[in-house]
Amino acid sequence: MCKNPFTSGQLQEFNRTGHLTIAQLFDASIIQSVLSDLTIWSKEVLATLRTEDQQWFLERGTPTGKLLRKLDNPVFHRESFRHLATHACLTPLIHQLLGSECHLFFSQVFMKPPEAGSPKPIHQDNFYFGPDNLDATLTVWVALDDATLTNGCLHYCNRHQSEVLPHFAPEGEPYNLQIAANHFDQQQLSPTPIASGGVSFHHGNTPHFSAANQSKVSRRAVAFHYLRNDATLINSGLDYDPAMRIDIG
Ligand SMILES: O=C(O)CCC(=O)C(=O)O
Repeated sequence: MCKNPFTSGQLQEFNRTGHLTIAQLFDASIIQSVLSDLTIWSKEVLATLRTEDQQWFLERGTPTGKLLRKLDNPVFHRESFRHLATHACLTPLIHQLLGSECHLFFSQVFMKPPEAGSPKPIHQDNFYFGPDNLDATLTVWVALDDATLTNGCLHYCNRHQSEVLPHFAPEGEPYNLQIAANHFDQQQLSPTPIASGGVSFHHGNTPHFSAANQSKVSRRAVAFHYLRNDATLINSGLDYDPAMRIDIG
């Protein structure tokens, strides 16, 4: 059974705050099948990861061995993630927020392993993506594990931002583009804990971050990034491969 469409109150909330979170969009069986597939895929990636890619995909300084930090383009590579990103319970909600003609252009799994998962600093997705229309991108973030205050749930700014602020990447961390600390204080952003199967939707301009995983349990999540078909990425902070586009119904 799918959830009802967003109410006009929820749509107003999204327009005011730049984000919306709903509990239990996906049931435990579909999340479990994604997690089983993720375990298989993670082993395959770790076994074949090139030295030059380790900086991007592995957590740093983990004494007990190699731990994956993230995996890119799960929707392109794995049927289980494609099923989730194009699920009939999800796509009507995406169309309500973004319009009817859109596609997925990028996806990423954030692994946040127990006691080792690193923080994702405050950023706006639109700095990474650089669309020609700032209202044309939407991120759908699916909690695969329960996301809590101690294992690194998302924190959101609660008012819509019309501009994209300058970002910088620290030395050796090109994947951690972030807003300078004098623009946003982490304390101003609200934590959004959510149980496995819950989903957060955010506008591409919404500042957000996740803290380090200080707990003994994983905080795995997948982010799906959608773009309206009448928009183009013209000024991206990182490279996105147009061949990995997935059309959604
Ligand atoms: O899952 C995380 O820790 C970060 C997610 C994120 O930044 C995003 O989905 O845009």
